[in-house]
Amino acid sequence: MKRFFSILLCLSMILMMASCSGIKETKPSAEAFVVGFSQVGSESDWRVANTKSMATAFENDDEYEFLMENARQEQENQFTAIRRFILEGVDFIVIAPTVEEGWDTILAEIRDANIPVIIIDRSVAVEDDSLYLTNIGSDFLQQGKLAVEWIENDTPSDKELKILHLQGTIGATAQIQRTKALEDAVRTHSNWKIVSQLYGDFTEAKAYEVMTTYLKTNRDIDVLYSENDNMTFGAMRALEEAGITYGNGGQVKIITFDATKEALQYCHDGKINLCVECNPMFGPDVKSLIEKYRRGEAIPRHVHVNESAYTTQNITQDFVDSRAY
Ligand code: GYE
Repeated sequence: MKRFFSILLCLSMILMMASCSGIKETKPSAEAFVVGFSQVGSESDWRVANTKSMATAFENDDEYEFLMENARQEQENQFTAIRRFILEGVDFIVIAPTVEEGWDTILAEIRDANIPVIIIDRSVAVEDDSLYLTNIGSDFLQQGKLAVEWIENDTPSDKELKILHLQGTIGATAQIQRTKALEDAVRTHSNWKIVSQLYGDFTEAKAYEVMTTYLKTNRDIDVLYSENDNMTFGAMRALEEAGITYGNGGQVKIITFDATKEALQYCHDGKINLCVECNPMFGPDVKSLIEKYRRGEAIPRHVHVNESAYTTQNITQDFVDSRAY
């Protein structure tokens, strides 16, 4: 009997603790609107910020149940996650595609299951655009053009300019468009030369590795065009170890994409010359598009988020401190 009472006491204490610690009662998913989100991975600070923005937009709202799957940068993992969402009967699917190609079949499967889809961040290249409702994310070509403009204005035009190009995941919209902007510009500037294109897969570790190997035999670089901040951090470490100076007054001018807080700080401190912004905080916009759709309102076919570019000259410490990601 004594044992029975102590078990009872323990149980009631656990229940009390649960209610005091604010553990939320989860709504049965039959009542909630279920959103399945297939995220690319966690390869960069940008991605981590984007995941957080998406999660907070939905998880703070009891009306929604948010299921997220991390594809670890593999398209095959996205297919597996999406097929699971279909089997589970989610109400809506959001996809941040790893690469542009290869989506026709899976998007047709989603349509056959009558589930609406939004593509976020990067794009998909499919024959039938009606397979998804809308695509929200950055204008990656415009970002590349901002970088090119900076090279035009801030490097000498009377001597050869050797550009080292660090590329992100090949086939991802962010890579395709940022590369296109640079390659197009090189064709029209006779003194610009891409000395090499190195594959960094948007990660710091890979960029550090390829840069370290490259710098063992090649040190003649004027500009580093790096397709995201984390690759830039890896490259900076490799340059330092090779004894090559960079940033304001250094040998290598650095251009980076994303403009996360850490990169902006380096830019403010003169270590990075140009940060082209790529805004990951569009979770609330994705949610409001879904809400519009649920209310039967029309939604635009393509939504671009607002972005700009920062240099040491136009960035303040207050701005860096206020950066949320
Ligand atoms: O620039 C990079 C991330 O697609 C915008 O992917 C995204 C890119 C971003 O890994 O940091």
